[in-house]
Amino acid sequence: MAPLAYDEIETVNAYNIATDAALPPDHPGRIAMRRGNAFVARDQIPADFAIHRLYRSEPFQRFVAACFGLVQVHELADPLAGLCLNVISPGLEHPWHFDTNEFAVSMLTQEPECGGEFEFCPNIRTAQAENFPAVRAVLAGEGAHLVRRLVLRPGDLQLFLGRYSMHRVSPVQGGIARHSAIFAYTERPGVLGSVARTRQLFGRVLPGHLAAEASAVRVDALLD
Ligand SMILES: O=C(O)CCC(=O)C(=O)O
Ligand SMILES: [Fe+2]
Repeated sequence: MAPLAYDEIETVNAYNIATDAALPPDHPGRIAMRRGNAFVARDQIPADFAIHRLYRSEPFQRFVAACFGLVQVHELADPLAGLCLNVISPGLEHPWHFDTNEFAVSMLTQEPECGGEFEFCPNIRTAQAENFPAVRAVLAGEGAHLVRRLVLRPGDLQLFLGRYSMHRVSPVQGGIARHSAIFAYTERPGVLGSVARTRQLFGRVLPGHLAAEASAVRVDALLD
């Protein structure tokens, strides 16, 4: 599947809002990074592939909900971002960011030779507080005490709160790309990515994204 990924390298910030947005001088959203990972979207992954069956599987969804202490989780209503394959080629990285969706479940499917480590800052923000000073420190390379690192092996299932825990995949080194499958679920049904974010990630939007933009279901009032 990896050759199908949309691989436009892009300049982004941790919030995936416009990099020319009018922000105060010390705002962490002003720190630009190079996003080199490429996504294969859900609508490109055949419905009968194991990874797609797993994403839709009710027992799997019940397991994920139980792990997060929830009664139920819902598939992201987004036809592109609900299930993705994340491809990071040698020399590239997936820089610090927050996810749109609250709960992220991922599985490493191909391990790089070197680098490509998953790093995260547990609950660096909440739905009520952005905590810009700590975010800025991590982005400036001065927040090592806030950063945890997780060694993943192919087949490892990882669950995390990507909307509140800023995270990244460090630059991949060696000759082998890092591949992971990303399963996106939400507590409330009907959540789609914004038109701008969807274009950034996949290079295209579908009619559903445009229709949802006016009446988007948001889980909080955070910046992105
Ligand atoms: O590939 C990974 O392990 C993390 C991917 C990620 O953070 C994302 O897709 O938002
Ligand atoms: Fe993420």
